[in-house]
Amino acid sequence: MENDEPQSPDPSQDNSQTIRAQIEVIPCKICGDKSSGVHYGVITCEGCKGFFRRSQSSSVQYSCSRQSNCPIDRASRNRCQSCRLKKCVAQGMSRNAVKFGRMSKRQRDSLFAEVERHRQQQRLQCNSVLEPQTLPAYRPGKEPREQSSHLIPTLPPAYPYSVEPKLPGCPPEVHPYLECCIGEAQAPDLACRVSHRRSESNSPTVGRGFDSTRSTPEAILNMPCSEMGFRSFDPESLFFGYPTSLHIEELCASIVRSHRETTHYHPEELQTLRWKVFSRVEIHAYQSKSVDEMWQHCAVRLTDAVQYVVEFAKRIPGFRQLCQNDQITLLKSGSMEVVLVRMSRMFNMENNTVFFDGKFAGTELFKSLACSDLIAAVFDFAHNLCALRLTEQQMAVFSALVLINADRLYLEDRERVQRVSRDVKLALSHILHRDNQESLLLKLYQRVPVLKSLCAQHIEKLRWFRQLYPLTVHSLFPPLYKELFGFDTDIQTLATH
Ligand code: HC3
Repeated sequence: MENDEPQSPDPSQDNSQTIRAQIEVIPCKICGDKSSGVHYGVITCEGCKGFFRRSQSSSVQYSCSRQSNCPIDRASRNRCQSCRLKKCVAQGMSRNAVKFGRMSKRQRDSLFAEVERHRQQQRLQCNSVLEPQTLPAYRPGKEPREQSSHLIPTLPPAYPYSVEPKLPGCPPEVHPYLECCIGEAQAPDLACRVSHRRSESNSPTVGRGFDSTRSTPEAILNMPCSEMGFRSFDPESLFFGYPTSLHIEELCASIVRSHRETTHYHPEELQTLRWKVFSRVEIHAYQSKSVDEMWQHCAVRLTDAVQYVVEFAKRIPGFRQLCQNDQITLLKSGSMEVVLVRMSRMFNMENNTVFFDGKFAGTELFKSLACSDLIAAVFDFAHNLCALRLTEQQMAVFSALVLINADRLYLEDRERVQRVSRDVKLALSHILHRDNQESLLLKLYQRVPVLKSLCAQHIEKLRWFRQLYPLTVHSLFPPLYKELFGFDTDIQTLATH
């Protein structure tokens, strides 16, 4: 195997076979093929290692004949060199990358932790191939004494990944669920972004970047910017006059990173899961649930999804600089909308199914919710947004735009929200211009009122449901769900209304 990386005495190489054997448990971060080790700073296969080496020769210039968002997997990796190189760089491949042998103990430990997670996932898949692979559910730690809100909770330790340094500047009186317990993804500065941009795993269950409750070693793929010489993104800079193009570039990068750290399953991974559809027996099992059982089931799933949206919001530069009331207001009014936007990422247009509970489900699976019109409208929305074929970057910035909406009711400092929203809108225009897809801008803006209408329909259905099953909502729906949709009324109030 040709050694393509700079030669250097490497003390760790005495057990290199063992290390390599361990790392090879993790698939190539570029195409998903069997990896052969850490190459140019990223775990890749021999093919992608060789491709990246050849791409670094100065004469090479690649261009994409499509929309620069070609899927790169084992079968398609040779179809578009431009997108393949883009993914290599996005995952952090670089000629100057740290060789495995030079990594700090902490970095190596993090790598081994990822190897162990992959091994565990393989063991679980062997043991429970039929079990739907759901996202880790929310399990609150110790209940805070006086929690006036379940919003913006500390997310469950679903991702044993890095705990980035606490954010500076969170006043001690900050709302318990807004507290700075999760580091903020820091935008790499422009100079470094191209060659060293941090990458994240693209494994479905290996998370991206947030675990606020456990101090786990830094994951090599989530090294804090400071360790890689990046200047952290200064959200305050968003408020100093009109943003420069550098600020917008950095805002884009930070939003995209936040999105990747708070979403599961890359589109390529969902592509490989498209064959996983529910059997008739499994669909019948869902349809046999009572209305209140199915509502409770979906409420839990929806709440899980909302928590990742909340974490996404907290990492949007400028969001945490808003007053607490406005952060809560934006989350209460926008989280469900972003969940529906993200739902389009997991939608299969060929059979109109959405990835739910670990498999792809059609509208018929939700029949026992007894709200077929809402389900149909939600699926229509997901289908139409999916048809725009947004890239993950476009999806990320559009999600931020949906969330940071200065038109929301009850905002205290609307002007401040408007400034953040203005920059996010500029970021969306910037990304679409860069992708030669300015025509998408109007189409995306046209989706915003549809989202609002869907969420209004959803609240109406929820009011109907609560009249029929007040105790279910009160006792069995997640607290965060009740607060999000304004149903955290105590049972006495319910009894008198
Ligand atoms: C929207 C939805 C509930 C949420 C479901 C989610 C978004 C949950 C997260 C999964 O990762 C993806 C997903 C797939 C299907 C989504 C459901 C489709 C229909 C259903 C209703 C519209 C809302 C259900 C009412 C309730 C009880 C959740 O409020």
